[in-house]
Amino acid sequence: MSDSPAAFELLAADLAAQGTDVAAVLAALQQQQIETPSWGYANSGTRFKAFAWPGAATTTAQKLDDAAMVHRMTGIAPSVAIHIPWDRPADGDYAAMCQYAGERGIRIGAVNPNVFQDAQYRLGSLGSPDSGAREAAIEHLVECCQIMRLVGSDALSLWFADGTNYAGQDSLRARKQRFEHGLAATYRHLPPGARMLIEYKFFEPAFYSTDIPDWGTAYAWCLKLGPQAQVLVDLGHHAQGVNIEQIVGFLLDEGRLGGFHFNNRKYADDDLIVGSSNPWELFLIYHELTSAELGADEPARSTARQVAYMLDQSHNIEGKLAPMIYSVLNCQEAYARALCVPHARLAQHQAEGDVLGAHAVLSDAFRRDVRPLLRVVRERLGVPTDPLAALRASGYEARIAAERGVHATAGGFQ
Ligand code: PSV
Ligand code: MN
Repeated sequence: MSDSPAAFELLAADLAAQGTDVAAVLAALQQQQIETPSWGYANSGTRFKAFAWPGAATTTAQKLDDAAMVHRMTGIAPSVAIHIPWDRPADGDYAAMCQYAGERGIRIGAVNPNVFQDAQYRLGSLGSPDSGAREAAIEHLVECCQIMRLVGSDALSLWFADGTNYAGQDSLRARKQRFEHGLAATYRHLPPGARMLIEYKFFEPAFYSTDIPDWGTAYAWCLKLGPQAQVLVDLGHHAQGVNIEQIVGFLLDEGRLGGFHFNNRKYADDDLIVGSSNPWELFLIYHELTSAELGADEPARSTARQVAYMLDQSHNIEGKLAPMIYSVLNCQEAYARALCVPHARLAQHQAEGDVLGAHAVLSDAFRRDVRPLLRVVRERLGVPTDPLAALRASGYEARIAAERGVHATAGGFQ
């Protein structure tokens, strides 16, 4: 068996021989954390049809129950990102929400405002030519800063649907200026020590221009805003072929990488299971992160250690909990492989200009079977060694399907 104790001994000996500190690798894996999105437990999906999944969560309490189950199965998903207003409690009792999460062994993570759902945002939110829409957006963003205080969150995670569909529809520079004003107005309300994470997306739902189209725009605004503003990289928000790991490296080196929205895509913003179609890309991203995390360079080192790792996925045909667990495990495996990269050997090949030698070091690490390591990590975390099998065996999905039934509501989009 590749994940037997004997397999672990063999792997540990091999890693030690290449100079890797196996105890440190195990410790890092035990500390890894992946945040799951509340909206991923509800019925959500494509703009064509959100298929109703039996037992899909319809309330925040149910989303927290499901997230807690994902954490019980994996041991590394202790927080949940919330989306306001989808997760706004009817009675405004955020303390009760936190308590509910805490009783289930998890906590509330990033707060995601929603300035794209209301009719008033037809022409945008912070970038809208309508001052009423801009003011409503700022008011909502400020409310989310207040919610952060109530739930003890340290991340305001911003994504905007803003942009235009037609050339000439609006002034591109005026939109830029309105955005800068709105972001600055929000930044002032961040709780002390909290971060504003700014997401970019090059198209969709706007198709001619997007107000934050790329990481460079987000980065430039972070610099203007101040040290609490950082860039959020959503893997589905780039044009085909963009080298995301290079963006990650740049932002780490500048101390402005705030977090990730992990998912995988083949064509556009597909929001599928992270690592399902391009595990090599996920590994290379983790390699940038681990080399910063394990290196001595500042601010890259401390920035890497603070990165908010979040999933932003939408599961439409494959259930809800299993794909979420699958995603968490894919991140765990990518991180484990990246931790096994022999950095000194890689640096030597690079310094010698040994192109293929250096490449082979990385691709060999990518091909490593890290299951023996993960077995030990799961044993130490006290979680099932096969989380997906344990989910199936638990009967949890059948139980929630029976208890909750099938609801046609989309993920909070009531
Ligand atoms: C829409 O593209 C999106 O997937 C963004 O990535 C946001 O982060 C997410 O929805 C939640 O609002
Ligand atoms: Mn996202």
